Amino acid sequence: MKKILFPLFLLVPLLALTAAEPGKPLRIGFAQTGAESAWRTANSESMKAEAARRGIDLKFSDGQGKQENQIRAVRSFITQGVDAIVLAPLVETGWDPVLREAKRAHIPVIITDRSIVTADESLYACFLGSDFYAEGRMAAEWLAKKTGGKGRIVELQGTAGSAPANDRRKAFAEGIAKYPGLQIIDAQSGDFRRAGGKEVMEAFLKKHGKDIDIVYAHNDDMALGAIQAIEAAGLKPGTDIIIVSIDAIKEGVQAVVDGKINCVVECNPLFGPKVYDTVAQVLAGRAVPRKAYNKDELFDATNAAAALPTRQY
Ligand code: GYE
Repeated sequence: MKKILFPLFLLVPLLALTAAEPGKPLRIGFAQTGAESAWRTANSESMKAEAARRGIDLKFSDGQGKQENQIRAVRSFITQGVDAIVLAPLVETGWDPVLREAKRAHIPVIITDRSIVTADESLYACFLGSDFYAEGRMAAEWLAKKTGGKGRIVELQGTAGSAPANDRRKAFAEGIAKYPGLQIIDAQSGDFRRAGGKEVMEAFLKKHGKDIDIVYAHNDDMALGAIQAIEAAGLKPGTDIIIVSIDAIKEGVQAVVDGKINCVVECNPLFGPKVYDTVAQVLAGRAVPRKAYNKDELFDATNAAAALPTRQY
């Protein structure tokens, strides 16, 4: 009898660690990547506003585009003994040690926005975000149709090593592979930033001049930066150079209406409510989908004007 009771007795403090105390607000630590883009700002706002609405005590950390800052934030959440940790990982790899620390402390980690590559899938509870691979494919297919499968492309890539940069690059390359007339003549990272997109595009224009027919940007911010560079070079974005990008922030959809971007693939950042619903389910010990993806659309000259008034980010 004693032999059975002993382990059960040990389990009680363990369980107490994984559930929030009744009557007390949930304490959640959120390790955000940084504030590199309008998408990111909308995502942070969604997380903060929904936490406030639900009375969640949210500990928000801005990683300022550095993985070591995010790792430090997760560690500090563990020390503070939060109920759950939400991580938007800057890059795909290098998370296992700190995730192991969270697991040891019995604090569940929900990965949002960007996925990770790990040797041990049990280190996080679940993933919630967008299907970057599908987005890259949508961009490629739209472009093939629009151009009849012809054109020289320069690619403005997102943060090196990040899931959206990796997947959007790979999916797009695979998508255009069946059109030998569509060729990527140059590619470089603009780090998902407007200034980065502008700088890289300036360099591309200097190097390739009139040989650029198409810009594929991994996000709208970089496309908007590229537009500045294209206009400064005396060319017409959207006409002389076709532009396709991803996110569909309000400014991006507006640029489609203005004819400066030709197509934006949506990537919805407003998943605060879904994240906290998922955290609650995980803490209640309920089963959640291993990976849940938001549904994304595409906007071009045919539907951007109609969509613009109701864009929420
Ligand atoms: O597309 C970009 C942001 O991870 C989906 O990060 C996100 C990407 C988004 O900086 O604008």
